[in-house]
Amino acid sequence: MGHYKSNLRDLHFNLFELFQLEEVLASGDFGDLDKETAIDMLREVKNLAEGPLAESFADADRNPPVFNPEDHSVTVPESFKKSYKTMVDGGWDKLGIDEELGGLPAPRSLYWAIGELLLGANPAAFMYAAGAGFSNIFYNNGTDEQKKWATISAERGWGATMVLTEPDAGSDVGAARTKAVKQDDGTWHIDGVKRFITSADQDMTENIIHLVLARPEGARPGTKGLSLFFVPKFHFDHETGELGERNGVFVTNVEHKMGLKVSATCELTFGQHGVPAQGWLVGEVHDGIAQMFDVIEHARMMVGTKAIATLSTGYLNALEYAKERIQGADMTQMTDKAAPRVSITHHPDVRRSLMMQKAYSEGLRAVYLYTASHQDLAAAKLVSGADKEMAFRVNDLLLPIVKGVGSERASEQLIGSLQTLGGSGFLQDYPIEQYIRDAKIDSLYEGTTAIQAQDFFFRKIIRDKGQALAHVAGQISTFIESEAGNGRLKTERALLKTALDDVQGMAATLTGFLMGAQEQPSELYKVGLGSVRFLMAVGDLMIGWLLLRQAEVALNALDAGTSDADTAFYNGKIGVATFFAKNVLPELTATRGIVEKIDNDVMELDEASF
Ligand code: ST9
Ligand code: FAD
Repeated sequence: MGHYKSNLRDLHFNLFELFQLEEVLASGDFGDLDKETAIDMLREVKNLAEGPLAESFADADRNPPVFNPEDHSVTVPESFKKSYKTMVDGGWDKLGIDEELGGLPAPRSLYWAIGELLLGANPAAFMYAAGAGFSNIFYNNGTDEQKKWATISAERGWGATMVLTEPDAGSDVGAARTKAVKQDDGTWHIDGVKRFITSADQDMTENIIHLVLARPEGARPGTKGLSLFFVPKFHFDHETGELGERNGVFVTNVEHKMGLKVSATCELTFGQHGVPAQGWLVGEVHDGIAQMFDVIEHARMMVGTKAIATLSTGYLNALEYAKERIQGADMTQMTDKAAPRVSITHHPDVRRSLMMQKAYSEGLRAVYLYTASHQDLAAAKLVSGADKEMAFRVNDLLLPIVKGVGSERASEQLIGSLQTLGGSGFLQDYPIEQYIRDAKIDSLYEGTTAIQAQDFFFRKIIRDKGQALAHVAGQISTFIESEAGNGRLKTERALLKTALDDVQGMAATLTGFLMGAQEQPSELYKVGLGSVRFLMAVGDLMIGWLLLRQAEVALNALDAGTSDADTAFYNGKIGVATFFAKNVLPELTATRGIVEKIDNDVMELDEASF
């Protein structure tokens, strides 16, 4: 048995009992794909994920990729190659991809549920296999001629990268200096050094396509002056795909990292080794940052789902250990030195921590699946009544929650999973220390949490005029005012109401600071000081709401009568929702108080005093 523990029961529960995937499939938007096939796919991927995909997880961490500066190549460990191959041979890299590129279209909720299984087992394998997804985005943005190249890339299973970051341009992508010079034949020569590029070289695919942001000579500063270029590692015949000469883009270093070591993080140098790095302007339009955000939006969803997947397997590993580890007496017999010893699941503090881990893993799973449901029109209509435009807005609103809250809570709660194992958790005999190392990156790349929080407030709420937030808040209000639980969730719905009021209060306070900045610019600092707290608070509200909706479904199922295994599962759903409502939601009132009283003291403090 590998390290990975999936939670297929909870995935089924979300997809079919909560979010009505069966009806989405019946809409006919996904051809012949029906419930039985979806269930078969989930089962097959679970077996893959817990078996061969997970097998190289530890080995590839201890024996990370090797960089050869002589030929600028990266070699990944053999064990990992085997895992990668089982995933790609199963065709899972083509799921959710357009048929024109040899893919199998699927509802996004099913796509991300399968993604959770793959990402939890071996996240780097999912990332190396993202070439078909990148090709799909390139296809959607490309000229007719480029669509052909995208098809070739997807069909031949080429790798792909997204290339934004430079030494002086991290969060501030617009500071990028890599330049693009137009050639007489209409192509471009790219010149510069990018860093931290994931999967920029490997020895598993015959070619790699780089989607690169660079600034054409004379273009304006900032992100709006950047254009997107298609730069293949090897040139290729644009009709047949047959490989040609090496292009002038070379890996010049591979980073040594805290975790996720098998995912090669590379310095990538363009046009500085005697061969020009030839690129093609994507879509023949200068709209680079918007085009790149098509990739970034998927990547942010991927990062959040990766974090949540890791938390879930961390929790399930901790739970298994806790059921078996005998230590100490039951608390009520703590003074009786001869009392029988019990498993640590008997200790209240272990239960508290396990319940918190369960709440965040299952609650965040519901959040990412609710978000994914707004990536398909039929699903969005069913799940929240959103039309096309609103579905788009809600997905946009929730991406920083999936990514920002998902990554922060996963890191925090995985510490709890490790703690459950006591000293054993610190050992490499168990996977949790690696989970913590591998998941830490999720709050950093694809926009740090601070960037997510600003995106959430300024772009997803203020610029949206609060429309998506109001739509979701309306859904939460409807639930609060309903008879959900038939009297049995009354206290919890009251706690949810207070939490919703608190979040709305915080939104109003931050908006007030923003308005105040028109008169007094330093008022804007207060938004910056409160935005991460606000993001996390909205995340807790969403989790609390979705857990309670799950509890309602569970109560109805229990009323209808279920098997023993299902009774335990549904009781767990009610237990965790109640726990979260009572133990976490009331904290939002304190957070609201803090946000309302934000002042600029720390901004006025001299740097020397820190
Ligand atoms: C990275 C990669 O970290 C790590 C992992 C790689 C793994 C690869 C595998 C991925 C697999 C997943 C793919 C699967 C594909 C499956 C496909 C299946 C079909 N939303 O506010 P402004 C745009 S990579 C949309 O003025 P600044 C918009 O066009 C490195 N668009 O920003 C806007 O114009 P307008 C990641 C957005 O002040 C324009 O930008 N690095 C959004 O100029 C300018 O906006 C980062 O993430 C949005 N939310 O620049 C950088 N926001 O307003 C983080 C902006 O006219 N930094 N646009 O619409 C930021 O995000 C900054 O806020 C900034 C600021 C750069 C945007
Ligand atoms: P900085 O931007 O210097 O941030 C440092 C700190 O300051 C952070 O805490 C940040 O939150 C804070 N900060 C910065 N600006 C602000 C602000 N305006 N407001 C508030 N706080 C702020 N990039 C790619 O292009 N492609 C890849 O494939 C890729 N893969 C990566 C893989 C790994 C393992 C790593 C480590 C990075 C990868 N990156 C990639 C780069 C990644 O996206 C950046 O590291 C990230 O965007 C942060 O940039 P930075 O590291 O320069 O940090």
